[in-house]
Amino acid sequence: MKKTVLITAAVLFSAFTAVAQPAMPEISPEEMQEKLISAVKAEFDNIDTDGDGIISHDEFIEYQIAEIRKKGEENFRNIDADGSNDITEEEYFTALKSVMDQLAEKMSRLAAD
Ligand SMILES: [Ca+2]
Ligand SMILES: [Ca+2]
Repeated sequence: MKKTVLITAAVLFSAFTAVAQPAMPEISPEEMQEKLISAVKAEFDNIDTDGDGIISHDEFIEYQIAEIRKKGEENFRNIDADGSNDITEEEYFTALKSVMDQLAEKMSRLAAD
């Protein structure tokens, strides 16, 4: 289990340095790796709700559901532009267009590099 956590941290670290390091030159790769490992450990402890040092099937599924719910709530708030607690067709299409525009911008920036 510890090995899995460390591998996950290493993968996250590689992805993070590839994407974010140029913007954060004041943090050394070693410091960033330590921060990521401690973040992964904290996440593990957060998922292991009974604190027995093992993430059970139920603990994992509950965590995943909570994360999806949190993301869903966040997406809903972003799409519901007027805060009416309902999404109109116009709000939905506006949000979708905004996502598509951002994607197109990212892809053209990647193509330019
Ligand atoms: Ca547990
Ligand atoms: Ca609305």
